[in-house]
Amino acid sequence: MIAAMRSLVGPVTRGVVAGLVAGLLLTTVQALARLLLGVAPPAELVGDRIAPLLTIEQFFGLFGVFGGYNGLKQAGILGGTGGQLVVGIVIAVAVALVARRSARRGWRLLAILTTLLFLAAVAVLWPILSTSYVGFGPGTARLVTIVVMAVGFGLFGLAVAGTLWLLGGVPAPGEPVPATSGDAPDTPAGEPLDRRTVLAGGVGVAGAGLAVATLAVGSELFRRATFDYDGLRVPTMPVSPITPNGAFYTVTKNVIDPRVDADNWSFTVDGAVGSPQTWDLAALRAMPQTIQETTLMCISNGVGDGLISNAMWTGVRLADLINAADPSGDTVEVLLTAVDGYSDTFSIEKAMEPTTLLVFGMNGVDLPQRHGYPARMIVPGMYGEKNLKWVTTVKLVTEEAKGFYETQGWGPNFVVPTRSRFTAQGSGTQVGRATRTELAGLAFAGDRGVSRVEVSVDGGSTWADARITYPGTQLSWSLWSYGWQPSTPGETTLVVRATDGTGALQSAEERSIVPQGATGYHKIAVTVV
Ligand SMILES: Nc1nc2c(c(=O)[nH]1)N[C@H]1C(S)=C(S)[C@@H](COP(=O)(O)O)O[C@H]1N2
Ligand SMILES: [Mo]
Repeated sequence: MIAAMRSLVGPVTRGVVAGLVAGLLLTTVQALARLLLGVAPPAELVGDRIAPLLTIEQFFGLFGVFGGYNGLKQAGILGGTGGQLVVGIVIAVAVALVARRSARRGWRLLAILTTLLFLAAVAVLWPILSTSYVGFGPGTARLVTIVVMAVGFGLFGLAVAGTLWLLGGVPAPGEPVPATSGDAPDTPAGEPLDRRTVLAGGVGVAGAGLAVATLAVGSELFRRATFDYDGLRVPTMPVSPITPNGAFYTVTKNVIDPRVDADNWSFTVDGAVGSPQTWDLAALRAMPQTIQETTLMCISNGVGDGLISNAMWTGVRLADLINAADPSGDTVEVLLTAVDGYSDTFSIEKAMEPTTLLVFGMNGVDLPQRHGYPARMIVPGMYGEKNLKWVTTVKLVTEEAKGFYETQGWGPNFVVPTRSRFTAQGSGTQVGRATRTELAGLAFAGDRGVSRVEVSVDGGSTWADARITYPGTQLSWSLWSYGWQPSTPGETTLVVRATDGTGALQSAEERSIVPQGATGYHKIAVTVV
């Protein structure tokens, strides 16, 4: 029993070392491919594969466990990479155990397991293999991803075999299996330099080198990650009518956002069309352009929160592109996809509205990378998530389809409800009794425009009109202010509400963010002293 266990120590140790070295090689190859070719490794893709399948409750539950979306993304990528190492080690140990009896059976097992791993990865990740963080079209992207996976897993298998062979314990073909233990035959005494020691040392150096390489490429990838800006909110002191690009709120599903090479990128309209069409960036820029002020707001923007910003967008009408492709009358929706594998849908009616744009300019300059370079959608009146960044394809579909977040259970209505908030004051503000305080804020009503803003300084019992200081457009926010000179000291609650361009008053119902975005009035508690 003890002898049997002891005989396992050799192969198990060798298996662990071989699995670690081969796993680090695989990780390095994957990290380099991510950095240089924009190919996401399975550890990253698997998150995108699972996220839409979760319910919103599970998704938010994970935020709670891992400290928000960024925490979840970090845990996902580290867990996936670590899990891959563990699987690699388990495979190498199994191979080492089998190989000590028969090298041929060991190598066969290795070949079978790595092939199965590769096939499983391709099968499970198939729907999102067309992801390309440098902006290849879907077909090219899928091919590149599969080739990189094949190379990675292939090198993994070779590295396991090579390391086990170098470490000994694998009988050469025809060589008798050692009788006493599964360990390598003892080195003949008196050999000047123990060959195995030298080779094992080489394996150690290679392993350490790979660990350093993994860390080096990994830290460059970490530097490029979205952790420090995903969830950025608009600065509200004071709100500028047009948000500067660097301050525009940012939301992304990605661990590392795409860096699209415009030469790889093109935009395609296909699906239920007579003749599918594709444009490159130059062809799009040559079309008649529209400049349009439009506010974006994330569905996760809570009452009084800052996931909202306003910009001037330059681009072309989506309707012009769809019309060029001879759309079928049976089309009910458009299904859009982006280079990062993100997708979303909206009705064909919305797609054909003259204000629905494919834009490449933001406040007079090219779209910044994090806001969708080279081109993104602007879909006025609908939540931010419909405004695909790094978009590549619009597919006309004749049956309802679902996008990334829609599959989780968000919606079904993605129309932005009327919202308003205070920006210059927050809860806990103290104001002087005899002085005039300028209350200020913003109001937004999707694509319906803001016609009126009212403020209550007594918790909602009475209302007075605020002054619109910046009207914006029908598609953008309005900014407002209200001069308040309180007379009675004590605590009071300030409330704001807006009316949209159709005359409909903002809903007071306190609806939660899930599943259709929050509603309700923004209230702040202030003390008059
Ligand atoms: N390709 C792609 N487009 C995307 C997303 C994404 O993760 N990938 N996030 C969406 C969400 S949820 C929002 S709110 C907006 C945010 O756009 P912004 O970062 O430019 O403000 O982009 C949308 N478009
Ligand atoms: Mo969003």
